[in-house]
Amino acid sequence: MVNPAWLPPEALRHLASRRAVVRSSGPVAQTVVDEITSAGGRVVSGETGTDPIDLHLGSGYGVGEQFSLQRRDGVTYVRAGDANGLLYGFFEVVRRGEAAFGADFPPEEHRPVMRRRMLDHWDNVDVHPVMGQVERGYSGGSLFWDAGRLTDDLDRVSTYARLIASTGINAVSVNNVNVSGAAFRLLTDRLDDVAALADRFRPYGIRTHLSVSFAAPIVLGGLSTADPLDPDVRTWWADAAARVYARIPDFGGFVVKADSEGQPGPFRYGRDHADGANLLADALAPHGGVVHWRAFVYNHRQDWRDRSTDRARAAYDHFAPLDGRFRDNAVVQVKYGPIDFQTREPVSPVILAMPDTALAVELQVTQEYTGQQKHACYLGPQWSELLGWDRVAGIAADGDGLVAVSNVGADGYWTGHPLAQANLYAFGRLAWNPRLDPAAILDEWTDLTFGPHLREPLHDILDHSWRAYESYTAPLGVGFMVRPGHHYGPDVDGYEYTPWGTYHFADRDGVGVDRTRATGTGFTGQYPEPWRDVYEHLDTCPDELLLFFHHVPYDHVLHSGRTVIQHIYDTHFAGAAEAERMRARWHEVRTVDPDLHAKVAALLDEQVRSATEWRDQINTYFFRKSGVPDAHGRRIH
Ligand code: BDP
Repeated sequence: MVNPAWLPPEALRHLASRRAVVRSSGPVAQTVVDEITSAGGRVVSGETGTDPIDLHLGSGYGVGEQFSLQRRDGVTYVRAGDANGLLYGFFEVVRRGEAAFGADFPPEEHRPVMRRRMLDHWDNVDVHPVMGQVERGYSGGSLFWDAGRLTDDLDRVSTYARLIASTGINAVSVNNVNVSGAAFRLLTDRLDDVAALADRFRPYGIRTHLSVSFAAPIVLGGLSTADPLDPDVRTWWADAAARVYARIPDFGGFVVKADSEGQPGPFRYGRDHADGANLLADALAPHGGVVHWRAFVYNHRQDWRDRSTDRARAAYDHFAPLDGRFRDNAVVQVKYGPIDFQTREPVSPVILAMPDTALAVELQVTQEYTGQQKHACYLGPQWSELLGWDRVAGIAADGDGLVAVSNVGADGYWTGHPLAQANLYAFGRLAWNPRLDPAAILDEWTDLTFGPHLREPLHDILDHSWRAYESYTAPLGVGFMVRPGHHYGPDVDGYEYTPWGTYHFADRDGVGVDRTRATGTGFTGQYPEPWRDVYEHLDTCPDELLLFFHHVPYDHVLHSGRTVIQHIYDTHFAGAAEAERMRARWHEVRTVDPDLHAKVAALLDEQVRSATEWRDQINTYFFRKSGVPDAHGRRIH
């Protein structure tokens, strides 16, 4: 049988014939009751004293989404703060399997590290002429929107809500940050559509958010300006927010991309991003909402010859000086790296520069730059490495939390590549607890999806897949050697002489971007100590980020002892070979549904083809530029 996602009925079979008491009420508690009964369990009142009970779940023990789990005298207890905690405790019982009902164990405390654990959908309401139904979507159409209309399949939205709630997600934004066409009107006369989605998310403890356009007062309200300090504009937004809350009382808030890649914003009126964010924060504040204001602000019409406009600098230059000026409910949402979701980037210095602002850190679960759900690329290790910086995890935890662009669509396996589900699962779990081991998370996902018999092969295929991807694509943190526009496959110079600000500066002598204070763009100066010096100097800059920070000759010797050019050759041969090994390993797997096996096998064929293409183009390019042959005599054209 096909297991299209985690939590098929078999994953809950240990609940069959269990007798449970649920002491909590409301829609989320009802979800728990329904889960137990549909798994074949019985929800009993527990009051007669005659019936033995296996599971006792209750809320109101403390505050918030935390829960404790204990087994005592043959009864498993979940004692949660609120109803969300009850649901998360229930799913923890599901993850435990039979062990949840085995030997007694003392109370364990579980609480989310991040208060908001959010997925942003870049789903368009209309089909966008270039981006399609889902911008950077690799999983078919949208879960929510179908060629301008709300989907007919709201039950699938409920199933999605169930899947992500089981990982701890508690917020979803339902439309693209690039607001176009009918999406503008979700805020006004299409509000019923948003309410219909919110109705599906609510029973799973998930609040619904909406991406809005800064120009909405002009486009929807007929005003002549969107100036954030204009009284009519302020009134317009306050009224718009009030209407949303009248219809959806638990609405989460707005997400805004402003002054970025063509989106309107406060710069047009000579205002800054604190003025812009505070306008929306003030409109939302009376209702308890938040605005997620993205820090992804840069000039995408740069002159590639002018290195002082370094795109890596842009977010910090715009936002760091505004620290302390944002309202409490204005969250600055920062991409994890200074450029744009590349396979390898340093931590964005903005995250370290705004102690008096509530920040959210943004990741990309949709694999725009990591194989587009054609390549198996498990991103748990990447995120875990990032969040392993205690300061980064701490800043997100003290601020708003963790946000990611979702990778889900109308595809039968939800995520295009069936194994890309592991990324969706891992994001939620790491937002709950950034210290979880990505390999252990993979075990959880495997157990809940296929059963433990697939643990070993999936570790063999996925554990090193992010590093394999890094090996056969752009080297040493230089980024962006992808085909312009769709961003799939290699094109070394595709963006090199464009206005997009994503350059590698390879020439016959060397490669890399000089971002030092001494001779380059000065970007290293945006980091606090010790990082400003660590990245500034060749002897301390980590190899994997060398070309992000430095322009070096091809014979520069890395800490690994290899030259840059030899590293490029070696990693590209090794990465492509690893893709072949992953494919061979999958062919040894016999115990999955044949359709699923064939689907993954076909995708791994494409991964091998693409990795080989990457290897050959990158190696050939650098061989021709540098003229340095491979030390091992391998064939490079
Ligand atoms: C880039 C994507 C683009 C998004 C943008 C964003 O290529 O489609 O609109 O990020 O985050 O990576 O707004």
